[in-house]
Amino acid sequence: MSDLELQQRQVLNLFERVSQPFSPKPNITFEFPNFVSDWIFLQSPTDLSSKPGLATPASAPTDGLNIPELDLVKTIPRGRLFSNFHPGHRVAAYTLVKIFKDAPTVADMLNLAAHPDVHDAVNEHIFVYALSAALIQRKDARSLRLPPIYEIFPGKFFETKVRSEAQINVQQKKEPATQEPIIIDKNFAATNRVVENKVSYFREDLGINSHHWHWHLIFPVEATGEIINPPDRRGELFYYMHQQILARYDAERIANGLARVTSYHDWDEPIMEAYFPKLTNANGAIHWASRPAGLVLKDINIPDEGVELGIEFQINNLELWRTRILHAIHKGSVAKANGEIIYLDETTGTNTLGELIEASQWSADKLFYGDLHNFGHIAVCYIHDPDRSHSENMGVMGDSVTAMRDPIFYRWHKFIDSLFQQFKATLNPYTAQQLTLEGITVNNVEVRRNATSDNPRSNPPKNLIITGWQESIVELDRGLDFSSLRPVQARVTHLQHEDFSYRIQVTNSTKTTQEIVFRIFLAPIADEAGRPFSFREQRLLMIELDKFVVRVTPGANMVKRKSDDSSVTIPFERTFRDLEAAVPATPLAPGGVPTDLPTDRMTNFCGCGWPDHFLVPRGAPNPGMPFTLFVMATSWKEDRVVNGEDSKKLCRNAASYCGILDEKYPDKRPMGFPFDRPPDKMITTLAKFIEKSPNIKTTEIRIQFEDRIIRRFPQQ
Ligand code: CUO
Repeated sequence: MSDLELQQRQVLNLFERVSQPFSPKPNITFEFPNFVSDWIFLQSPTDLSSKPGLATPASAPTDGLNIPELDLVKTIPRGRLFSNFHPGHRVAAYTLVKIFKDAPTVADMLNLAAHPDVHDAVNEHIFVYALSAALIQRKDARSLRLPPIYEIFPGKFFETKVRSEAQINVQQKKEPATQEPIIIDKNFAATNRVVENKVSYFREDLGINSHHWHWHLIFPVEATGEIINPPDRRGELFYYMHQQILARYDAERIANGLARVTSYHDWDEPIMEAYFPKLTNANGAIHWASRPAGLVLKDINIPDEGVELGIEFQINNLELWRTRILHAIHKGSVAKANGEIIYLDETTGTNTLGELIEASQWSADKLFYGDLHNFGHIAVCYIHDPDRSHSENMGVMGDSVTAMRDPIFYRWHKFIDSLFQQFKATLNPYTAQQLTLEGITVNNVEVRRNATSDNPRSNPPKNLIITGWQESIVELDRGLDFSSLRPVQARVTHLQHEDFSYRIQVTNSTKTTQEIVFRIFLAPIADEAGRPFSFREQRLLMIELDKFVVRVTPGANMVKRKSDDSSVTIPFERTFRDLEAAVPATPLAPGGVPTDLPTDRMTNFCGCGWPDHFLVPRGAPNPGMPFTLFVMATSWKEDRVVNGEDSKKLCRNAASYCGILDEKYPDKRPMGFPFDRPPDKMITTLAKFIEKSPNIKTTEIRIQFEDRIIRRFPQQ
C-alpha cells in the first residue's frame, strides 16, 4: 500500500463512527506522532498498549498527550450539537483546525487525529469540522478525498427511526445480497397537511444540504491557521450563493402553487412556519429541537456554551446592527474602528457589505456593525429555550449541515438579501453599452433533451426539460454507532432531471476569432397564480445555470453545451465504499494541479457545488411550467481575471457559487451580472432590457415534472 493509499484509508477510518472511541481497521496502523513531543506537555496518561492499531514509535512518549489548546477545544463537550454560527463554538473548532494544520506532515496530522486524547476527547462534530477544514486547507493533502457528510452524520439527514431499522437489519444478519436498503420516506418530517411540506424535497435534499455545509467549510467566518486574507470576493460570494438559493427555492415554491418567500424582519412577530426535524445523533440520544408555530424571538443568554462567557445578546442588538448597516448602505460608506472610511462602490461594495452582514472576521468593524446574520441563526435555533434552562438542544438553524431544512432559513436569508438589494438599488443601472458586445449576435438558443434508455426517441421536442425522481443508495453503516461487517444501505429519493444540451447559434461579424463568455440564466415567467412577473420581480428570480468560455470564429457558429458541464454544479458525491475502492495511487503536483485525474478523484474542494440533480427546478406536471431561458455573450478579454493556466485549476467545475481553490474568482463582472442590480426606471420588461443588445437572446422553455422514477444514471 502506497503512503497515499494508506492516508486515504486513514482519512476514511477517522470519519467512521466518530461518536464512538476510535478503532483502527485491520491493516491500517496509526503511529503516535513523534513531533508532538516538541510542543506538548505530557500529562494525563492514556495507555496506548491496550489499543490495537495504535502503535508507539520507540522514541515517542508513551504516556498520552495533552496539548494545552485542546482545553479550549473541549469547552464544547462531546455529544453537544455544534454551530459554526456561534462564536464560542468557532473558537473551539478553529483551535483544532490550527492544531491539525500545524502538524508537520499529513501523516503526522492523521496520526494525531487518531490519538484517543484527541479523537475520543473532543466534540465529534468539531472533530469532523476541523479535520475536514484542515484537509481542504493543507496544500499537501490535496490528493485526499472526504467522504460525504451524510454518510459521516446520517443523523443530520435521515429520521431517527432509520437507526433502529438499521440495527434490526444488522441483527438479522442478512447477507448483503438479500438485504433490502432501508427506504427513506421523502416526507418524513411532516404530512402534506403542512403547506410548507410541498417543498420539503428541496429543503431536505441531501445534495443541497451537503453543498451548504461545504460552502461554509471552505469560507470560514474567521481565519483558521495561517489564513490571514479572506478568499477572493468572499463577502460577495456569501451574498450571491445565498441569493441564488432563494431564487431556486422560490422557483420550487411557484411550481408547487406557493407564494414566494417573505422576508423575516419583524422580530416581534411570531414565526408561523413550524419545523419538527425528527433528527437525532448516531445513537439516538440527542435530538435537534423542534420549533412549533407561533414562537417569538427572545434575548439569548446561554452561559454554559462555548468559551468563557458563553453567548449573550438581545434582540435589540440585532435591531441596532440592522439600523447601522442600513445607515451605511444609504450613506454609501462604512467606517472602520480606526475612523477610516470604506466607500461602498460598485466594484467592492457588495464584498465589503457581505463581510459586514455575515459577519466575518473581515467585517470593517465587528463591534459597531455586529454579528447580524450569524446571531440571527443563533436566535432562531434557541427560540424554544433561549437560556437553555430546559437543557434543550438547538434547532437545525444552528448547524450549516441542517439549517436549510427549516422554512425559516429562507425567510431569514430573504431579510439578509434585502439588505444587499437595498445596496444594489443605490448603484447606477447598467447602460446599453455595458450590456452589449460589438460584433457578436446571438441568433437563437434552444435546449434539447439527450436521449436516454428510458426515452430513446431520437428527436425529442425542443425547449422541454423533463424532471422526475431518482433513487440513490447511501451507506449508513459508517455513521451509525454500532459496528456492522456488512453494508447498511438506505435508498433516498431525490429530484432529478434528464440530461439536456444548449444549442446556441451565434454570429461573429468581426474579422477575428473571439473568446466569448456565455452566461445562461433561467427564471419563472409567472407567479403561482399565473400573473406574469414584471422585470423587476423576475430579475430576482434569475437562476444561474452555466457560465463558460468558447472561441467563436468569424461568421456563423453553433455552440453546444451539455447540462452536466455546468459551472454551478457537481456530480453526486462518492460513498465511503467508492472512495475505498478508488484510492488515488499517485499524488498531485505541489499546489494541486491535476493532470489526468477524472472528476471524481479531484480534491475535497469539489465537495462545494450545487448538486447536479437540482440544476433545474422541478417545474409542473404536463404541460409543464414556462420559464425564460436567457443567454448573454460577453467578452472574455474584458471579463477575464488572470489566473494563470485557467484550464488546469482544481475544481473549477462549480466556480460560480464556490470560486476556485486558492485563486481569484474567475469573472470580473459582479456576481449575478446582469441581474444583480435594478434596471433603469423606464425599463419594465425583459424585452425592453435586452432590446439594444443583439448579444442577448431569450427563449421560452417548459420544465415538465413527471411524478415517477427516472433513470438518469444506472442504479447503484
Ligand atoms: Cu449559509 Cu445563513 O449562511 O446559512
